[in-house]
Amino acid sequence: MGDAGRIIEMMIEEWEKEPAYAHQADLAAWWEQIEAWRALNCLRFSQDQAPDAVIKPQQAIRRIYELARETGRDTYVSTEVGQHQMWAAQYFRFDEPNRWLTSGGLGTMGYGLPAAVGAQIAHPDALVLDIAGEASTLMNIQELGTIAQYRLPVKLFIINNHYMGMVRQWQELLHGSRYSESYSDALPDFVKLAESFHAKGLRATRMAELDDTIRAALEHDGPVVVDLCVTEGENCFPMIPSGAAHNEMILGPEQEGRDAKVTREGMMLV
Ligand SMILES: Cc1ncc(C[n+]2csc(CCOP(=O)(O)OP(=O)(O)O)c2C)c(N)n1
Ligand SMILES: [Mg+2]
Repeated sequence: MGDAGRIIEMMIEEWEKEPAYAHQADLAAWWEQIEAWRALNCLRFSQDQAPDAVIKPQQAIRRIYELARETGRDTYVSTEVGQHQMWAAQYFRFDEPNRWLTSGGLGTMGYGLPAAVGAQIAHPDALVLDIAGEASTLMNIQELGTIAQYRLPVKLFIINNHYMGMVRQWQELLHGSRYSESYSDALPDFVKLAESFHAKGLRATRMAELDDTIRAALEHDGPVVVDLCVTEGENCFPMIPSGAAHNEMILGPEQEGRDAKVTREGMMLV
């Protein structure tokens, strides 16, 4: 062993004399607080497994992830903006960098479909998915024409809750359930819309149809639009009320009723 090796050994010896967590006792209260937050398990949801049960959006995205992974294909995922975007971030896992295309907090509804077009052109053999909301999808629906024209096998999964769900959630939790303009009772038939754009159209409304529909979409060698009809009133956590600080984050449904301090300025942002 040369000099450098001996010096390193001596340094390790010195370090080991004083364990890294010498002040463990001082940290106990802090860890207790962290465990209390963790116990709330803010990503949990309960999915009724009955065949005719309505699909929860979290379940839909978790199964898209698991079944896409089963294909073993290199997978790129884009999203639109809203609750589905948050759930995609929470339930879709990635092992490789640069596979996740989202506009983040900039909140560009309509971003996901053209982003998927770009990803598919750059990676013709990859599996490219857009995890979308029905309202965001309608903001750039014409890109289905681009997808047909360039024969891009993009898979558009619409997490269809009939609401601008993120807006509905804010109206429910921060504006006393005074809903305004967040529900759409006049959505197009997305299966027919897909077909009119030369794509395959699929729909699932019940748990029994979920996996088969996702598999059929992933296996199809061309563009697919999947209308996944999910529960309408699901909320997404954790959530920071507009104008509130990070330590005032709402971690789960049991904290919904707590006095969320929404500033007047914050309310205007919603
Ligand atoms: C171009 C644009 N307009 C408005 C908004 C504000 N906004 C954020 S999320 C959202 C609703 C999104 O609805 P949907 O696509 O159905 O997604 P969900 O929240 O239901 O999953 C709106 C209107 C935005 N981010 N971008
Ligand atoms: Mg929606």
